[in-house]
Amino acid sequence: MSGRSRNPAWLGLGGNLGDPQDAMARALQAIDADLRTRVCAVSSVYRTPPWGKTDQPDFLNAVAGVETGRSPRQLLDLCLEAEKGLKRVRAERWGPRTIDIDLLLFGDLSINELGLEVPHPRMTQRAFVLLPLAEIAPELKIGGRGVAQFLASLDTKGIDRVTADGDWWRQG
Ligand code: PH2
Ligand code: MG
Ligand code: MG
Repeated sequence: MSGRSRNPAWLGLGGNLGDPQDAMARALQAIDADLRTRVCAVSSVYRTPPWGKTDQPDFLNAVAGVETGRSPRQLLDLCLEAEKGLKRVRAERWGPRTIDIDLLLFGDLSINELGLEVPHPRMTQRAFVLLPLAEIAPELKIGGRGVAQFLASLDTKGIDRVTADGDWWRQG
């Protein structure tokens, strides 16, 4: 019998309220618990200066690669469910939040639907996404250009790696 086909996808995680590393770990555990989705690669955790709205605390950020038999919309819903399960708190757009999970890439699909846009429209401007992504997927291309190429034009000063590796999210 043929196995179900699985697609690679990339998720961005972050938060700057409460214990964001714990929230990101729980979110990845919840996503990995989905029977048709496996978390395959996780970056280290990075402390990053706030982007967009700068008068707020530093964020913790990480990126994860998954393989999924879900559709892009189903994977997005899985991420939103994980946020809800963690009782996500967010007061304003780009403002402080306990957890944020963004669908960055889904294979090499381009999708622009209500609430679902991949590649994520701002990911190539965000060092807090590209630096962790380059750690675990240095050869990855976004619309034909390499992660490292995008990263080269961004300011990565002020971003610090706070875990030694990508094993921080597993329980126990
Ligand atoms: N998320 C935002 C807005 N700004 N800045 C950093 N450093 N990290 C984030 O995850 C982040 C942000 C909105 O999603
Ligand atoms: Mg976001
Ligand atoms: Mg989001």
